[in-house]
Amino acid sequence: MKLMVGLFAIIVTLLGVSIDGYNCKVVQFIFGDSLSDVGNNQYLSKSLAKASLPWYGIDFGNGLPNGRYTNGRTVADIIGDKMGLPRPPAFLDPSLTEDMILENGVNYASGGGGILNETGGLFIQRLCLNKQIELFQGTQDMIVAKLGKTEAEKFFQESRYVVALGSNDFINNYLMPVYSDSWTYNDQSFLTYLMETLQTQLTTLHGLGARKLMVFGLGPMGCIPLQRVLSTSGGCQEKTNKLALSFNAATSKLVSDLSSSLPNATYQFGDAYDVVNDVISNPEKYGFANSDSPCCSFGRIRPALTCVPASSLCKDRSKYVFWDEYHPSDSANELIANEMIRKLGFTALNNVTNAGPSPAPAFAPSS
Ligand SMILES: *[C@@H]1O[C@H](CO)[C@@H](O)[C@H](O)[C@H]1NC(C)=O
Ligand SMILES: *[C@@H]1O[C@H](CO)[C@@H](O)[C@H](O)[C@H]1NC(C)=O
Ligand SMILES: CC(=O)N[C@H]1CO[C@H](CO)[C@@H](O)[C@@H]1O
Repeated sequence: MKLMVGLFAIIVTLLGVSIDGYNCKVVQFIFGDSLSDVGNNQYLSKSLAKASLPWYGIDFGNGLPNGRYTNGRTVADIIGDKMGLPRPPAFLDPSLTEDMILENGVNYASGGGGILNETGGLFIQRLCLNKQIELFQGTQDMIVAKLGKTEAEKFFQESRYVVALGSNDFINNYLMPVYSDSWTYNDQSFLTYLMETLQTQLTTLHGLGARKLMVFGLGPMGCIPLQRVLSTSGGCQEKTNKLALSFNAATSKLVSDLSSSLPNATYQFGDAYDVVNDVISNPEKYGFANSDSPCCSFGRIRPALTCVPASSLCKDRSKYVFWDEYHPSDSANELIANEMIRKLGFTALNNVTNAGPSPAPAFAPSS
């Protein structure tokens, strides 16, 4: 019987989340970096990190660049789709209105952004997580003005939250000698600094109403093409991968601690490190043909956003793990999303099965 309830929760989740007692839909608020950006940086006039040139977006909608740093969908797009949640528009989209927010949520993710304010400084303009949270507070004020405090509070408590940052804090900060964090900290003290910052940020979000929140971990970022060219062998940077693994372990613990200490919080952590690592070593096993170079490439010139009109494209985009020097392709994102759903979904089902008075699983709508 309890198993049935669990299955029902998951089926309802997959079919869509709209069976609430009041009129507001369940929507998502997404905080992230270029892996989740859906267009914010296109509106930052001075940003050097923009996915605004062909061939970004070639497999999405009309095929024109849309601000996503990939050929198709992001991981958050795919997970949201499978949960039956609408895709939130970019916060900086000038057409954003209160009604659109109530219908679709908001995405604050910004290419180059990090958990730390100083991360990605070389890109000149990007929204760091603190800034994204500040903008979310502004969004709340707008919704409170429209719905009143009580309804707005309900709306924000029922919403889903995604926090997906961290790779820039390493790749575009700690691991780059031009940033002072790289000589101020060592591996351990930098991780502690990141975790203290993230703890404050996740607690702030709880204070703002976030109850059902997912934190995405990092993949094997030492294996992105841009990191491979740093070694003479072209192999993965094991030091960078080790940093990703320690970030994931520490974040997983932080999220689980916050989930049990913050009232009514269901905070979950999910990563796809192992699967992506396996795809990189055994691409054929997963139907990929290439796992070490970008599909969209500019030959030997290799800045982070190499995909420009003069770049050449691989023949079959679905067979490349990496789209550009930094970002996975649509098909790799699908694999990552499926792995995260498998991990997070199974946790929810198992926890429903033994549920005592614990909070509802994050993916199941509360009625
Ligand atoms: C970080 O950025 C936020 C938002 O932009 C700002 O309010 C805060 O003072 C900054 N913190 C530090 C330590 O610079
Ligand atoms: C937690 O949930 C209970 C029951 O819905 C509610 O009465 C209480 O105010 C909530 N507390 C917080 C801090 O959200
Ligand atoms: C069986 C199972 O997945 N249990 C998980 C339930 O949730 C807690 C944290 O909220 C995990 O620690 C358990 O592993």
